Amino acid sequence: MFPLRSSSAVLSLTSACAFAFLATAASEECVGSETNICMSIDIFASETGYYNLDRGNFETLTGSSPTITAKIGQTLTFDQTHRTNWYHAVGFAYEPDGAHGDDWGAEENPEVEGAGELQYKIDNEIPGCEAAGDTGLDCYEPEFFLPVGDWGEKKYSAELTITQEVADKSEGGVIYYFCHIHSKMSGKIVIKNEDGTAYTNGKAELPLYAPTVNDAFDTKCGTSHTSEYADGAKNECKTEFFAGTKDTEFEKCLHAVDCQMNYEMYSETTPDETDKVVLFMQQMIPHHANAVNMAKLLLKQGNAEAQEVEDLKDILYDIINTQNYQIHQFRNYLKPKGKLLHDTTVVPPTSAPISAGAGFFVNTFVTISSGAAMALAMMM
Ligand SMILES: [Cu+2]
Repeated sequence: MFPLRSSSAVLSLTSACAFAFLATAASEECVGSETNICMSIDIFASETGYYNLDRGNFETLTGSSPTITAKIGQTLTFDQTHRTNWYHAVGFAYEPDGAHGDDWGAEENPEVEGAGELQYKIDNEIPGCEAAGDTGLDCYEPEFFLPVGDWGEKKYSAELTITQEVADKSEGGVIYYFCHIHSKMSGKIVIKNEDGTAYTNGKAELPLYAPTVNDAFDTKCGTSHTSEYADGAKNECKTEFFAGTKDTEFEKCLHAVDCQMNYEMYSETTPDETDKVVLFMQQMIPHHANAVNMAKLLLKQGNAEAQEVEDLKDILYDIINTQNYQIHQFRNYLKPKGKLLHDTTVVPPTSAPISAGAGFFVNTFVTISSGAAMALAMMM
């Protein structure tokens, strides 16, 4: 959807990679403080990853999309210079997930977007594009879809001012930061009075979904929601997706990731679905999730920076961020139609463990796994 830089596909013989994904030029390094919040993304923390926040010596913030506090009258700068912020343009809202709404494909929730409440900046300047409006969001967010090399040439930040109006409009003194491009990444901003005492406005705080917690297997693999598909786990596939002994951690993770895709392509597709777009999306979501998890596995265990493929790390981040975005678009389409079949009780027919030699297996999964391509062909 968004083309990689042309150099991305070029094999380079230089082992010293000229560019490391996480590197930020020293002059652009963000220094955290009470009012300057350095954002980065822990890509392994959930399907999309979660924000990490650094507020310097003011307070120690750990964990995924942590809760922070802000006083009425304060302006907080959310600095998105760190390269992991690519594809994760921050927004602010009165309800979790803001523009994404409460569920896939739902109505937008109200955002903090009034004049004087929020100002996006590009290279420390108020953006001047035609669509700038009160906040500059419509200049800011589109640049997060640029190839990472182009996006990374500029500095991106958002300045949030906690006005009395923002506090009064909040649900129980809490607003939310969220990713404008991916849903389910929200964290809380708890509003305090100017003197630092607790602020209340008589309304009740809204519930915020619990963050993903990865177990030991997913943590080791860099994946999320994959452990139940590992060999010996609840949903193991009892078939082989590649030959060999699979005795390394990398192979065990990869086998679970492959099992997850095949399992979900079966269990999350409507039987006899006649709508080709629905069938395509139902099949493509687990297909994309497989790509995302494979990319994370290589990032986690593969030392991608040391590989001799130029910009391999950029390619992996591109897979994760763009395919997760497409997964969200597909879920937004399917859910309102009642066609997003997650956590169904439909279980793929399993076969006995295979003892046949390498490269030989006949299984339902084989037919299913080509489904996405078939669906695409049917549309043409
Ligand atoms: Cu995002």
